[in-house]
Amino acid sequence: MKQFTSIHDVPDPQRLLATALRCKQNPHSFAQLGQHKTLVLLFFNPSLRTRLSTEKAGLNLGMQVMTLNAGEGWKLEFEDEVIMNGDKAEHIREAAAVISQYADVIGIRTFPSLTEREKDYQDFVLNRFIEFAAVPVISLESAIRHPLQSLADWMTIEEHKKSLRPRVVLSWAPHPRALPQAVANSFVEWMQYADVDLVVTHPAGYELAPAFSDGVTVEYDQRKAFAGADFVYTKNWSSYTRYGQILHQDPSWMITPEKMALTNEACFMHCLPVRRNVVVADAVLDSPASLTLTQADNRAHAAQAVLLHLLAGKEHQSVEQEIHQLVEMGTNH
Ligand code: AN0
Ligand code: CP
Repeated sequence: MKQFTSIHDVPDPQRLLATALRCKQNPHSFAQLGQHKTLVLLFFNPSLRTRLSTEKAGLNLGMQVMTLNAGEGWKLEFEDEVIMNGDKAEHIREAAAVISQYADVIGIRTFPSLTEREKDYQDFVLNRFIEFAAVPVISLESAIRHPLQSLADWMTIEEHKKSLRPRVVLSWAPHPRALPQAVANSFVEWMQYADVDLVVTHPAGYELAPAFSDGVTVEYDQRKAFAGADFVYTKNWSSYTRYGQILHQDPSWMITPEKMALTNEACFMHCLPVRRNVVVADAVLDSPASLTLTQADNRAHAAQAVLLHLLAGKEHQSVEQEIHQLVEMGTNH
């Protein structure tokens, strides 16, 4: 694996999932693999889970980890042929090249503008960074995807499914702020590779981008969607069609015990952070059906699996073989 920005970068998603599940069983496998390797994490936006879980993943592999709140540093210019006499002190060309000299792997978190749809959906910031970086890049959530979250979510579903092909419902829920579509986009994208029946439910106007939603079942009646669900994955996102807007905050879309009662005793999932009693009622979030803390735990194992496959790379065929053994034959190193 050369980079990790979406499931399309993953040569064998099932194998990555298996590695992540094995990392959970033994987080200290390959504790030497990252020795003398440096992981630099850049956050243009706040984070609790992604920051700490990815740092932990790197440390478990013996890496040195450095994290920069990039939003607090020099303001970066991403456009070419600009006369830089405004508030941007440094160009991405220099910044990405310099950071690459200090890093063996770079992680980047960046949110969308939610105003410039075309640019956001080109994943402009992430791709400009990759263009000028000399080392592999991991997305720590980009403008349009959150692949580390999706891998952790897939692990969580695998661990808790009660049937071979569970019904998974992705439900929109209200939120007072305009949020990215990234988590929902990525979840839908990854669930195509999982053995699940996926249904997306949201009010009219919250349709996801066609690149993500084409071929995906949409049920506009949330209650109908919940019938027989084994997993209810909840997330707010702002409108794609009326880009970045909050069309309404209909409180009747909040996840309540009464709605969960329509399901097949479904597990509740959310990537966190979550607004209590806006997105989901306390009684659901605090119930044994809630897997939110397991999802957060799995973030570290997912990140460790991604780092393992990136570090193994082409020049480390022997490590690839060891991962293969670890996963396929259940060897504990
Ligand atoms: C962010 C989002 O919706 O993308 C991060 C979630 C992982 N959520 C908030 O900013 C609340
Ligand atoms: N789920 C998630 O990515 O959380 P953070 O925004 O805290 O990293």
